[in-house]
Amino acid sequence: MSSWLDTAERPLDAANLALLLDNKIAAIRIPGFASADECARFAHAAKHGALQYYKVREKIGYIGLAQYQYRWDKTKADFFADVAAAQADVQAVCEQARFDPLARLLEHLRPLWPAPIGLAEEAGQDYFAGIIRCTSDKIDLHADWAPLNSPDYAIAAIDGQLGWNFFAEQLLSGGQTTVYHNPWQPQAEPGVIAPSYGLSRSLTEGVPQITYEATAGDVVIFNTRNPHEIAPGIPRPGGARISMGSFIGRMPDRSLVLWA
Ligand SMILES: O=C(O)CCC(=O)C(=O)O
Ligand SMILES: [Fe+2]
Repeated sequence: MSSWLDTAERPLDAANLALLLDNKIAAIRIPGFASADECARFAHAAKHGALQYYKVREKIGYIGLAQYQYRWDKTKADFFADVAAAQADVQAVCEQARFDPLARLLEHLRPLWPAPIGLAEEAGQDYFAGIIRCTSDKIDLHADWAPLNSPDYAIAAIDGQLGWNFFAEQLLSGGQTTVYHNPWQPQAEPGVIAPSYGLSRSLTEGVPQITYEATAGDVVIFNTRNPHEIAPGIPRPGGARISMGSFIGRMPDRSLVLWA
């Protein structure tokens, strides 16, 4: 695949959205997506929300769910059964904050895209989107690419995958995300879902990269098929890197579908 045109952060417009889906540009930033008041309210509500923790060494709090968690030992029925509760937990945060970043993101995207944009769905059931994360720990090198991560789900039909993240609170230092232009294509073993976390450092060598700051108030969007990682950082007292985000996939009919 040809590389990025450059490694600049670009503004959100129709042309850049299409280029990002085609992995031709490195990232899109929406500066000032939320006001300082909205960020403070959202961060406060998230810290008091229904936080859960992943069973990994790093301490990563989250509200909502990630479809990825259902990859190995849970069924699709389990996944769809859990969507409503995840939505309710996130909705409670948004209501307390009087700010819904997912709804605002859709307001930014819809005028730019010629086809429908909405939650991913399958057999009449909605996926969940808008996971909230609170951490100051690193997140290891990984790629998010539904055709390989979620082969048995409707989202496997996408031909481009983005991740958007809204940052409500930033760290004192650290917490940058680095994205490497090396669209993930592991050696396919039939019937085996390739591990997508803790990817080999060899994937990062000699390829274009961009490092973005997780700046409070902004949204950053990038192509998640590229391996990416988050640096650890130092929080302010009682603080964290607090984000809300989801994936955005392009379906064969050109509609954009969201899930986390
Ligand atoms: O929080 C970030 O900067 C990126 C999170 C991530 O891994 C993703 O959106 O796929
Ligand atoms: Fe990711």
